[in-house]
Amino acid sequence: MLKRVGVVAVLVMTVSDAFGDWQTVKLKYEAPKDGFRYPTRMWRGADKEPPTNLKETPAAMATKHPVYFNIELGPKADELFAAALDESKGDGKGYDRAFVDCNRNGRMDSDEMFTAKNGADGFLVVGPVELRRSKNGKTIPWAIRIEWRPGERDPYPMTTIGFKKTGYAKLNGKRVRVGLMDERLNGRFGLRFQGSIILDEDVDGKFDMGTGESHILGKYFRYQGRFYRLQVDENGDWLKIDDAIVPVGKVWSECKDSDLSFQDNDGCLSVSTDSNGVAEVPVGTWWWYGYHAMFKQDGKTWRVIGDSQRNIMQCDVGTERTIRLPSLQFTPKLTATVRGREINFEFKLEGRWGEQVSNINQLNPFKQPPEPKLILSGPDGKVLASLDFKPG
Ligand SMILES: [Ca+2]
Ligand SMILES: [Ca+2]
Repeated sequence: MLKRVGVVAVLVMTVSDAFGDWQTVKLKYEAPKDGFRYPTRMWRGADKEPPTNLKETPAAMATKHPVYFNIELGPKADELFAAALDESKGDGKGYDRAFVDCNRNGRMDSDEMFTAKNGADGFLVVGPVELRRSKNGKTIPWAIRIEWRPGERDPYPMTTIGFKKTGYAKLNGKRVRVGLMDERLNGRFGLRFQGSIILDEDVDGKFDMGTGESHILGKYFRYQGRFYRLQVDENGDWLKIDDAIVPVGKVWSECKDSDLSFQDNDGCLSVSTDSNGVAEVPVGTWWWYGYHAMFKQDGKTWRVIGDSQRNIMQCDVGTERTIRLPSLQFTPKLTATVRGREINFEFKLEGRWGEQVSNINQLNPFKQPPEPKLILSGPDGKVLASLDFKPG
C-alpha cells in the first residue's frame, strides 16, 4: 500500500515536469532611482481628520489644515500606513512636506518627516519613503514616493511605487535583465491583473516603460518575437519561465501597428499588430476586450484607447486560420443631467460594444483633439450660451 502511494507521487511530478523546461529566476528588491516611470495611485481618502491608526498628530506639524491619508499596501491591518501633508512655513504657504508613520507605531516622529522637491511633470515629490511590510514572519522593504500638485488648497496626494524586483533570465541564449512591477500598488504579484513584467530588451541597463519593455502580467510574455510561458510568485520573489516553444495562431485587425488586449481565465495578454494588421497570439481561447488603435485621418495618425468591461469577441485561436476581428466604430454621445437649476452636459465617444473610449491623441508630438464646443440656442435661433468642454 505504501509503495503504491510512492509511485503515484513520482508520476505526478513527472507529468508536471513534462509540460516544459522551466527556469527559476530569483528576484531581488531594487531601490528606486530617478528617471524611471512608476505606476501611480491616487488616494481619494485624503481627509482633514487624522485616520484612526494615528494616535497623535505630529508635534512638528506647522499647518492648521493637514491633509491626511492612508497608504494601503495590502488588505491587512499591518499593511496600512498613516500619512499627512504639511506646510512647513505655516498655514496657507503651500504644502511642501509629508509625514509618514513608517514604523506603524501610531506616531509620526521627526525621522518620519520628508521634505518635498520638484519632480517631473510639475509635481512636488517626497521619497523614496521606505516602509516595511511583514510577510510570513519576514520583513519586506517597500519604497514609495508621494507626489501632489503644488499650490493647491486641497491637494490630492498620490503615491508611486519606488522600487522594482529584478533578476536575470536566460532567453534565446542571452542573459536578459527582467523584473516585476506592482502596478496596483497592493503588494501582490500574480497572473491576474496584478502587475507587469519588465524586460531590458535593448540591453541598455534600463527598463524603458514607454517603448515596449513593460508588459501586462499574464501566463505569457513576448521577447524578440517569441512567446514564453510564465509563472509568478505572489510575493514577487521569483518567476519561472518555460523555454518550450509556444504554438501561435494569428488575428487580423483593420488597425495596423496597434495594440490589442486579450484575456483568458489566467490573465491578460497584449499583442501588437504589424503593418498589415496581423498579430500573433498563443493558441487557445481568448477574449478581446481592449485596444490602443491607430487610425489615419486627413494625413494624421490618431491613437484611440478603448477598454471594455465586457468582452468584445471570443477568439478561438488555432494554428490553421486567421481570426478576423470586427471593425471599430465610435458614436459621439451627448447627455444632459438636470439638478435643480443646474444642467450638466457630458460629451463622450462610445465604442460599438459599449466600451469606454478613454483617450484620443496624436503621438510625437503628443496632441489631443480640440475641445468640443457646446452652443445653446433658443427657439428663435439666438445663441444663449457657448461653452467649452473640459476633459475629465
Ligand atoms: Ca512612527
Ligand atoms: Ca532597456
